[in-house]
Amino acid sequence: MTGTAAGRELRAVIFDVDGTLADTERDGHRPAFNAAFAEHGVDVEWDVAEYGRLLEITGGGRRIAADLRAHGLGPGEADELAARVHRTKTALFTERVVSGAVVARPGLTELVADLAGAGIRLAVATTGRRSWVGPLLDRLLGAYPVEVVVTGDDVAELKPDPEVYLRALAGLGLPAAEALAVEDSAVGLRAATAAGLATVVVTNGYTADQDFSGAAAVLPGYDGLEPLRAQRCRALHRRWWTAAGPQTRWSRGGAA
Ligand code: XBP
Ligand code: MG
Repeated sequence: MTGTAAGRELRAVIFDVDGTLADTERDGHRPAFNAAFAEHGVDVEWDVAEYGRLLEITGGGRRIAADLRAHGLGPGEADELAARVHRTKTALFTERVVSGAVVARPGLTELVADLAGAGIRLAVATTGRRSWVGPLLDRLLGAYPVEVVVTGDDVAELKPDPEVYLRALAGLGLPAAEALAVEDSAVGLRAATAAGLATVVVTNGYTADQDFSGAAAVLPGYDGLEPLRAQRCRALHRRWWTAAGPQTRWSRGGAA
């Protein structure tokens, strides 16, 4: 069945956080995880390449537990230690955010300002923890009305499960067909697509070579020859819903 754009206005954009609003992973979360391991006397240090592989496991606590198990700890011990290390990591990363060390990706602020000016509503759907996501949003998007923020604390299942996006849509009171997701990773794209959303992927160093089949567009950044702004979001959203293609699997989302 071919999708149709009829009756599908773009009313909201739902942003992922890590890698999408800011390039947080390599030089933000990763050093915070490593400092937390050191603080707890755990002999683990994630280098850039290893951390890139571990990003497949969403959620800092789950990521630590999986790696501790790979280092030979039993599941109970790994989970308990991971929870303690992750609490420390969260505190360390929150300090980093509050100090202003995490900055927006180039062009992000211009896109958000343009969306707000065009009357397109704003929301956030992330796997990250609320204690640092809140301060980060205040710093990066504090000037704009972000209506709905769903974090890893608010869901039972993390991405690639669609729960975080479904909750964001419920908070906005919109069907999937009236929103657009912005993601940076294949895992995030899977979550958004499974929620029925057209999704623009803005890649970064860790994700540039991933499989983004089914995305509405794959861009290396917000700026460039044809910057991503409100009008282009509208056009990409309309095209995704109109085109025959992989997205037609999600016609259910269009009917929602
Ligand atoms: C990315 C994640 C997070 C971060 C670390 O989330 O998977 O786990 O790597 O943050 P998204 P926490 O791209 O959905 O924003 O330690 O708070 O989980
Ligand atoms: Mg991300």
